Amino acid sequence: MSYIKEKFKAKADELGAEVKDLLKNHGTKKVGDVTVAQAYQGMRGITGLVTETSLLDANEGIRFRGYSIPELREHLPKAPGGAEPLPEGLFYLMLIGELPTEADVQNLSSVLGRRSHVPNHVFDAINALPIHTHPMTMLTVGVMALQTESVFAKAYAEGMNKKDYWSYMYEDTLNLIARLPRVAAYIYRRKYKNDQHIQPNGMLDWAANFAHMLGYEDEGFKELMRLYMVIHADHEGGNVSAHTTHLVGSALSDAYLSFAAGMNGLAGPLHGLANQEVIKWILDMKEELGGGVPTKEQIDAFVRKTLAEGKVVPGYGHAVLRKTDPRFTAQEEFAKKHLASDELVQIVWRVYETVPGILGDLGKVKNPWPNVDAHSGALLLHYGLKEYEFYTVLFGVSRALGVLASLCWDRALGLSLERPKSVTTEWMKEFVEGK
Ligand code: NMX
Ligand code: MLT
Repeated sequence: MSYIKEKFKAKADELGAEVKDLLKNHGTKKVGDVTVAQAYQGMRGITGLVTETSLLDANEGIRFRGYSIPELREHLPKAPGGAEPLPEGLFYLMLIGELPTEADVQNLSSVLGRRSHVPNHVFDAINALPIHTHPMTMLTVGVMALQTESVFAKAYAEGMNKKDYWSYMYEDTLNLIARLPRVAAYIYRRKYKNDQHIQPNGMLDWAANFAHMLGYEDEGFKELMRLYMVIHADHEGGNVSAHTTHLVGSALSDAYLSFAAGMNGLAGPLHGLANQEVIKWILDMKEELGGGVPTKEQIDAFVRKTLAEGKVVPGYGHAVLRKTDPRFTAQEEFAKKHLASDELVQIVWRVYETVPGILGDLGKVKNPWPNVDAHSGALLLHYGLKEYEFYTVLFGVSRALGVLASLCWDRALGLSLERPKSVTTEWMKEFVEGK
């Protein structure tokens, strides 16, 4: 067994004993109440899940095992000559609960490199789809085709002992994370680059190799990919992609089935697809207003038009956050350092000066501030990745790190099948009438 796997097992045994104790001594203690509104309105604010990898504070933003994004950028190991954290390091942190050393990260990079082989039938499955298929559909089809490789599913079919679930889930997790950049890059090159594919470079770290297979050799883009893969990786357990992955996994579906399900949620415009919607919205605004950076007055009018048409302003608002998303701020800092004069970046910043006031004045929007998706497209476009329908695939590759680390924990802690109770409106009416 590899030393990282052994370490995970030791941590899981330790936490498993603590959870057993918690359940034995405090299992009946209330975490909260549920209101009628919460049952209808997306269960906002109900604490009903346990996710070890990260925790979201409404005002501070996300912390991964206690570390904020600025702290991760400072403490996680970097590539030689690089300034941004390596996503392999974040995966280690989420899985093990401790900051990795440089050697841990190098080890993980080479393990992922060795496991990255993708069988041909996965490419055949993607090739069978018409070229106009959305890249997120291609991604879930590719991941589903990869499910033939699940060692968890195979072991279960052969009669696996419950005690071993974690071990096979761990193997599937590493294999899937290793293979995803290859599948995603294949989709990109097939759809947008005439099927001219680029072989992996085993000397590169996970994110830089992904950039290379996409066809981007610029060091700046590789740095962006490292940061991008870190900041999109996890956002505690209740968001649609993480919750779906966890829910499907609770039926003992393997990592491929569970992750593909999560990706179908990420593909929705109120969740991960918002990153493509933001850039589409900005490009529409530019087209309508002509060249250059629009004035605040022009942006104001365009935002009001969007709202009057019954649409949301993409990239703004959040179900939990109540301040500017620190993932937006990390990208803003990256842009200030590397591409401050870029016109689209300037537009993103001017939109940020304009939108919160308008949304705040509506009186109903709980968070008028930008989320992660408000900034990412402008950075990608700067380096030439202009095919914005692909942006959510990048989000998905990153999200695999968090949701799959969590899936390992789910199986290691023996978490149960998820099955909350639902009621009908008839039941609610009788309940509020006290019947
Ligand atoms: N533009 C216009 N209206 C908004 C926005 C926005 N950006 N955000 C919230 N509202 C509206 C919302 O539609 C709702 O209206 P109504 O009562 O008429 O149905 C009202 O404000 C109250 O919604 P909230 O409670 O503030 O937000 P909720 O928690 O329901 O939804 C989002 C959160 C993220 C779905 C919502 O803010 C939104 O639609 N934002 C735009 C899409 C987006 O950027 N999504 C990406 C989220 C991050 N991610 O990557 O997943
Ligand atoms: C995410 O990264 O998952 C989004 O910000 C959505 C969420 O947290 O609900």
